[in-house]
Amino acid sequence: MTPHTNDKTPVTLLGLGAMGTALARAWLAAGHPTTVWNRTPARADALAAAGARAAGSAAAAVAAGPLVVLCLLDDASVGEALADADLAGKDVVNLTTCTPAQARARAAWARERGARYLDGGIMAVPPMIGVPESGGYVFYSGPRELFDRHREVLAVPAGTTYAGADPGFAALHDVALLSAMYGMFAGVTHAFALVRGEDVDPAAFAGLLVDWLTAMAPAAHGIAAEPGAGDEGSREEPPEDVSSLAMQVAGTPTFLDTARHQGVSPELLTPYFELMRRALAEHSGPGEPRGMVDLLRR
Ligand code: FVH
Repeated sequence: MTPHTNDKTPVTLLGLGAMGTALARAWLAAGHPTTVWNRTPARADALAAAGARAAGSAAAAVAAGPLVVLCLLDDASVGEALADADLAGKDVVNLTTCTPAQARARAAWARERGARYLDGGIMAVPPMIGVPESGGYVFYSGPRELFDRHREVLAVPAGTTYAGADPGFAALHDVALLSAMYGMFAGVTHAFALVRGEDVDPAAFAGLLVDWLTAMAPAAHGIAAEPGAGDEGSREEPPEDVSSLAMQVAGTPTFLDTARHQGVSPELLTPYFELMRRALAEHSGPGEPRGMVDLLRR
């Protein structure tokens, strides 16, 4: 491969799925010399036509520059892709979704091979990449100075948020936020199932749902102030209890009966209702009551 000629940091990117391709396009558009590799080589063709260098192997791509970004399917594919690569002296930024434990193990694995390692968790979907106003960002964790050194180039495709020196923290934040998203999707799925088949305009209903969920989202601050949530001294006052747990538990038959009458399975609702019921029982039982978050922890 011929040497790069401009003064922008060269980026090597392994993985050209939907997200990897979007990342590569953003770095190319910003003028960064970009070397790409993908297991299925044809996926690099369009990027090569747009100015990227397509490496013939992952090892060759890694050798092309000091900053190596990975965006592969899962942690196992990272190990497979890098099996023959010489990582000595490289700065590896792994944006592949993984567990906190996998991120910590991968950081140690990279260090043993002479590389510096940042883990990342992408809070965006591909159309949000390279679009600053979309609000997309990436959590990073690992050595602070490594994050600071590459912050500018990492900020090209999406915003950057440093989650801490523990390499598992980007994955922890990523998985926690995505888990909340899946809970929201579960609720939205149930809501649409209730109204489907009735004379309800789905598009108008979607607008109602978005407004309602947006209005309810700040309830997260109340959960942060639950009993057992952390340092009692520094916690904010819990908000006034305007929707008591007892009232909510008393209301659950209404939700379950409505689901039954509408011919909808309650399977997405019942686990949360059961947790509410247990939390209420704790409040009337002996000892200090625990919040729902603590009840969920085993
Ligand atoms: N797309 C999204 O909405 C989400 C947004 C949040 C972050 N995720 C994570 O990003 C990682 C990549 O996701 P993706 O959307 O690019 O995924 P795919 O389009 O399915 O592409 C997968 C790439 O991984 C390559 N690959 C799979 N297995 C291997 C392997 N054993 N060795 C080497 N490469 C492998 C695959 O190659 P190929 O199938 O084209 O040959 C693709 O390049 C992911 O962690 C998301 O959770 C995206």
